Amino acid sequence: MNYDTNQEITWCPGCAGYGFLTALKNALTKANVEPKDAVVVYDIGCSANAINFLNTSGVASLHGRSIPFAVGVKMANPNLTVIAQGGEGGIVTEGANHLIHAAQRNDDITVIINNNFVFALTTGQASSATPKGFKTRSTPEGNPHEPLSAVDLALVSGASFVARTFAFDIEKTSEIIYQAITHKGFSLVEIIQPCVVWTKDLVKQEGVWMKKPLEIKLDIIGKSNLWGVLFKS
Ligand SMILES: Cc1ncc(C[n+]2csc(CCOP(=O)(O)OP(=O)(O)O)c2C)c(N)n1
Ligand code: SF4
Ligand SMILES: [Mg+2]
Repeated sequence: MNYDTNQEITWCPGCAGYGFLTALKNALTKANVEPKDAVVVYDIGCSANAINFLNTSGVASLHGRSIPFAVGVKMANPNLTVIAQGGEGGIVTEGANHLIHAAQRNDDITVIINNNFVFALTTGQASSATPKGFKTRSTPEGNPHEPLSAVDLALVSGASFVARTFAFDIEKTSEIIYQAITHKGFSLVEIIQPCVVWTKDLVKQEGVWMKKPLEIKLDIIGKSNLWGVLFKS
């Protein structure tokens, strides 16, 4: 199985996108999905640039609208492995309503969120997932809001598979994406991947900025784990 393309990868040196892309290829290979049987609907942004680097059918959709497009692809041909992929600025901010309803309906797609905590492509403005107090170009005094967690949103909306992983842990990320794409029903994988240009300071505080939102959902996930497969039904 060859998912490589002949395109030069244009992410910054050190971008976590490289780890993510390797993991996604590993997962598709392990799941034995031929490139012709996979459709990835990309959002818009740095992470969605993966459309050029992965040899499957791909759709460059609109910012925040990758999920409804992916749902339509799956309805048209249920035999396809369908993934909606993009940044948290698109999927958890501009198009968060689609995440809620796809989880609620248990649509049989996988949503992969590359969470770098800001609108990276447009030079690092705060998104709904930006940690409180974090200084960005649009919040020079520090973001005044608590972050919105994709995992929380998916869990309370009824998602049947919810996981979180770190992009540079390629082995675990590959396994988690594999589990997600072979899961029957809606699956969400949040990939934490601080951006080396706009959010590199967050790497130093690993974990701290995620605990608060997730703690209030412990009765759903039944444990205080922040990583791995958090919920499956
Ligand atoms: C509807 C719409 N709003 C805004 C934009 C401008 N825009 C393009 S990429 C981007 C940032 C993307 O951020 P995110 O989704 O988090 O992806 P990242 O670049 O961080 O990987 C924005 C705001 C757009 N293209 N379409
Ligand atoms: S700006 Fe950040 S997210 Fe975009 S390519 Fe560079 S490191 Fe990756
Ligand atoms: Mg982003």
